[in-house]
Amino acid sequence: MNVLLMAYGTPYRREEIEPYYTDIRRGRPPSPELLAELEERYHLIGRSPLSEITYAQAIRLEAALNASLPLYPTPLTASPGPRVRGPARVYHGTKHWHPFIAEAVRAMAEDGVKQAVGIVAAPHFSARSIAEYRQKVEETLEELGHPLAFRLVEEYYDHPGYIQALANRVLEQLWRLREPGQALFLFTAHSIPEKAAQDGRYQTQVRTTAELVARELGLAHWDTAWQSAGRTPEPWIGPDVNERLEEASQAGFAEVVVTAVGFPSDHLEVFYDLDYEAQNTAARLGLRLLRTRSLNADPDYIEVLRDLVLREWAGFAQKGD
Ligand code: FEC
Repeated sequence: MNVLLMAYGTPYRREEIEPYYTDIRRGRPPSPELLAELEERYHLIGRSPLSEITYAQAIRLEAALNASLPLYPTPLTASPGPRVRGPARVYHGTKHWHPFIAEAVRAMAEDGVKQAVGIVAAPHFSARSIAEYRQKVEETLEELGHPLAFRLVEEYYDHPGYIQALANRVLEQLWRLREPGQALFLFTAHSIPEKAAQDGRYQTQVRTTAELVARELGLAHWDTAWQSAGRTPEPWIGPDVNERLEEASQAGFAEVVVTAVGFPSDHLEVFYDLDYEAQNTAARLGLRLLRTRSLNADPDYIEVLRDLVLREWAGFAQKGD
């Protein structure tokens, strides 16, 4: 069983921020002002932990899959090669930095992989996220002459294990609230440009995740909000989380819990946009803002990934690989 775990990617060093940003902008280098602003955001959070978290997710997912698969169901006839550790192999590749998705797909082809399931550490489908991950895999497969069959888990916004994992972490915050019944619970996801969101699929999925978590916990006051809109001139979907905090304050809320349901991992958009920017907004408004802990590489999230991968793998003709 072969898996490609994908995530956004982050620069490891300051000098990598410019080429990383250029990649996000599809090859157009950022202006000095935009670059300085992004460098400042990384500086303020120290650095993004996204690469280590993605790597930890890949290793733990591989271990979880291997623990549930029969070890080498068919006898090995040749050396399994340096990258093989068990019947399940999890490769990881990221969208905008090393190891790029293309690098991971090439490694799979070199290892002789014939079938693979892809999954993204992002549960909601959008034209600017999952569709682009798929495109990057397909372009590399095309270049290599289609050495392997590929199936992608497109979305898992309503997976019961995912909802439960989120609910458990919101519950941790409920205990910290002074008046849980009077607090507002905001569920956020990355904004995308309006023109990429016209079919409403992304917004509906984010709303559904929020609703399922709210229902699980019987939350009285909850809503969705968007965060991290890009620095481009086009309109992005809103309202932004900071606007929602303004409204919450005007409506008389004193405590708000924010849960980034669109991001399983900690990274720039969680540490800067929520823990720094939204916290500053809340402080200015006199609101108490609590942020729900991210899933990262915790066992309950790994179990969700394992379940989704096994189901998708069942879609192959089950010849074994
Ligand atoms: O920790 C890190 O270093 C990386 C954090 C990070 C994640 C992330 C996830 C998503 N993005 C999505 C859409 C867009 C679109 C654009 C865009 C731009 C940026 C920039 C940075 C950045 N994103 Fe991101 N995103 C992260 C970081 N993103 C940095 C560039 C500066 C800026 O505009 O803020 C606009 C591209 C363009 O200019 O054309 C669109 C979506 C997700 C959630 C799904 C996923 O994780 O793939 C959607 C993490």
